[in-house]
Amino acid sequence: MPNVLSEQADGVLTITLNRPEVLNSFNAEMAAALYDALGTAASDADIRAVLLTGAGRAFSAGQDLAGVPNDALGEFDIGAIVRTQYNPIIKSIRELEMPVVCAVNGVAAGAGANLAYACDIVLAAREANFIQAFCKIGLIPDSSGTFFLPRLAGFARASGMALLGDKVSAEQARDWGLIWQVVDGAELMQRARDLARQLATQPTRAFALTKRALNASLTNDLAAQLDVEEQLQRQAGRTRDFAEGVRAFLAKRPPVFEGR
Ligand code: T3D
Repeated sequence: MPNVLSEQADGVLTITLNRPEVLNSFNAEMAAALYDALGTAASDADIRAVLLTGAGRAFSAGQDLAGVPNDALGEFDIGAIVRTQYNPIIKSIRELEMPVVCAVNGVAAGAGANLAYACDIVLAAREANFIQAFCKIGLIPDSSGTFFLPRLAGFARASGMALLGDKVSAEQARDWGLIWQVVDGAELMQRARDLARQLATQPTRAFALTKRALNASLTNDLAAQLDVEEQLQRQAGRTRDFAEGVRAFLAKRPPVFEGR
């Protein structure tokens, strides 16, 4: 079986992490396949939203800890795994010019949790939970954990999660601003699919520019961010979807956005 499944329908590319027997933990092959699937979304004009989820009872348990040979532990260059495996995936999600919806169907641990937090809209099943498992094995939060945790949840909560490695329930994650919504597990995939399909009918160029602006806001000061908004709004104002949106509003009809 492929360790990542990809399915395209209704403008949505659904990517499913598919190593359920090891809770979709990442080996190099699965990381490469996920990166390739994100590349497919970037290069196919028919794809206007991505839905990322996991097969089986977990979203992802992070790095496959059985993959590092026992005799290499302590000498292995784990930084190289971070550089080659996780960093390109996180950058790809943030730079992808369309919404990435994440459906967290079960436990999300280590890099699995931080992968979810890097997505644009995260829905989690009520029974899902999130664990910064790194501290339990003597590592630091990677896969953008040290970037997004303090920004999403605040410094105190980021420190608590990173240093204690406790389970954070889906509801707690929502209340702390780490994710968008919690839904009943039985409804998760339908709700996530409906959301991704709806997003795929919307002004995709404006979404791409919105992502760029939000990304920039993470490091800009106010003056710089106002400049970014001016530049990106200029681009949005030249899209066909903006013209359609205004015409539809004035004609009191629903807009038909082409994503251009
Ligand atoms: O190279 C590097 O390390 C650098 C990159 C680091 C990024 C990281 O993500 S570091 C963090 C790695 N992840 C973890 O430390 C999490 C390890 N897993 C767990 O703590 C637990 O499995 C969970 C809390 C996620 C779930 O617990 P539970 O009780 O629901 O399931 P389980 O029984 O522990 O796991 C089920 C099976 O999946 C089990 O295999 P078995 O006994 O049925 O044959 C278990 O060994 C396997 N599994 C779970 N997580 C991993 C894994 N196998 C390999 N790697 C895993 N990460």
